[in-house]
Amino acid sequence: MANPLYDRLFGCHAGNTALFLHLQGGEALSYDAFLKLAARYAHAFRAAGLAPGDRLAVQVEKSPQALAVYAAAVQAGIVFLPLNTAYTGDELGYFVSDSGARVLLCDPARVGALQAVADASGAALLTLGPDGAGTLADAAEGQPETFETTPRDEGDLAAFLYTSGTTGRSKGAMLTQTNLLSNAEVLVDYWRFTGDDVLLHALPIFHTHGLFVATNVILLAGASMIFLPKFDTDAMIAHLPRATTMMGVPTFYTRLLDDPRLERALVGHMRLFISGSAPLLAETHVAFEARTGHRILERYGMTETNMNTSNPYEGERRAGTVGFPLPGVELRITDPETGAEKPRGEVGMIEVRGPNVFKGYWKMPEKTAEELRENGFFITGDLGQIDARGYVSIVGRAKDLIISGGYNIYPKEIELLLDDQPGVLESAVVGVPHPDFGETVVGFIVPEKGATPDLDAIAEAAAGSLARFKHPRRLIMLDALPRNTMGKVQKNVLRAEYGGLFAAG
Ligand code: MLC
Ligand code: AMP
Repeated sequence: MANPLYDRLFGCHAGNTALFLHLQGGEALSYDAFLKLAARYAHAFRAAGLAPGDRLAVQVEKSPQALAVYAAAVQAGIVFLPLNTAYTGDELGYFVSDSGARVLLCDPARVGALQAVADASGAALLTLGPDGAGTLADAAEGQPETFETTPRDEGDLAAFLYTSGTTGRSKGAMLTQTNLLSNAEVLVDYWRFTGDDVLLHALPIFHTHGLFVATNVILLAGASMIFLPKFDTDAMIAHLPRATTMMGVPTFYTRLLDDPRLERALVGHMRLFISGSAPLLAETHVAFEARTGHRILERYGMTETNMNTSNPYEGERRAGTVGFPLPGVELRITDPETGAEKPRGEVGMIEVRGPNVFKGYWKMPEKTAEELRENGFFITGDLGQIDARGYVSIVGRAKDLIISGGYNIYPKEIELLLDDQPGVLESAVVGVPHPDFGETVVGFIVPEKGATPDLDAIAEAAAGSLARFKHPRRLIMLDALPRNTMGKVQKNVLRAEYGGLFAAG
């Protein structure tokens, strides 16, 4: 095939007038109309100088047009690089320059802040607003509604997704056509998606979950989505009766459970609820079943690997586990020190291998070599075990990572910023339990001798350079950080002592 990812996800729907996207206001978009829009964008991107293999950095609000940008990139062989809308100009500057993106597509409202970012990297700036207006629409105006699909091999890059690192520097995970396509194929089958499905889609489309899991599965199945701009409980309640499936992070489920309107009759049309990106508490699983009669299907994935494991569609969906390795995915538990495989039942590092596993980190061969073994196993940084029946559970993380509402936050990035503030000697950032976000960020600061750092000024500095979801929700001054005999900061001590800061009730 000329361009396997495009052909299987998009091209096969050419001329299909069936509905693809149902929008909040009641309008809808057919597959055919969507593909015509994407083709016009593909022409506009070529005219803007994007050649096959070039990176297109995109920070725009979720909309049908934003999704058409993804389709256009795949059709034109451009590497799609979606970015969280919460990222600040500072954060974006790094992604654009590191990726060497030739074009940055942003919201018209952010041109003031991002023109300098684009200029600094020699990238062209295009705009796309939530309503579809902007310089991209201007450039696409009058372009043909078909575009000759650029040939691509299965091993060619389709997307870059940046994931933060334990050193504080984000890494561009390079995903190939095969990585994305193989996973979507497995998931459609495993979760029994058909053209009749209607997915309630409230996730952002700049991460694996909302883009490569939810959207690719729907495209491959020829199904449709109720495409909401973001999670909003009222909108979810309003649309659930028309949907057959939903994918969400655990916060979606706890927020729905907090609403008395969630009851059996509301979800009578649903066949499947899926959760992932962060641990779903067993109590949420139990409460959801008691209220709705549905057992949430929990699965486990990562930016670098797409989906690795899933609870079964027909067998028992076990609360507190992430199910079995997906077909084609090998999963083993190893000793974190030696890399030797551990016997079943023991806790160790989760490693995965399969067509879903990424190609490596962009321009970081050493980082790639540290995490991706020569034999193809990727060292996930998650600690887990496999029980006698083969169910995988995640029991902890070897990586210093906080997951807040499904967004990953690497403490190191925040610590580097805190350490730089006037009067700060050192800092430690940990995640503590939070009733809405699962975990949230708390920063501990040790002042320099005789200094009294200004916590408000520090919070302001964080606001200026870090995305809102990374901001410490609490800054606490300590005389010293707890350390073990080796001098290593004991974050577990801080977590234990301050774990109740945001306790519910
Ligand atoms: C928003 N805020 C967050 C936040 N999301 N803070 C911490 N963590 C988050 N996840 C901020 C807002 O800016 C706001 O700031 C305040 O918190 C409250 O906002 P809100 O209106 O309550 O939040 P909301 O916009 O409703 O967003 C919450 C959310 C959203 C959970 C719905 O974060 C979300 O959609 N998360 C999904 C993330 C996701 O898709 N992850 C998949 C990654 S892929 P202020 O200024 O008002 O206080 C992956 C692989 C895999 O991990 O396995 O899937
Ligand atoms: P990301 O780097 O954003 O792709 O996040 C991937 C990480 O999210 C994984 O390494 C896990 O730590 C975590 N994760 C994803 N799904 C689950 C899950 N179902 N349960 C627990 N953690 C999960």
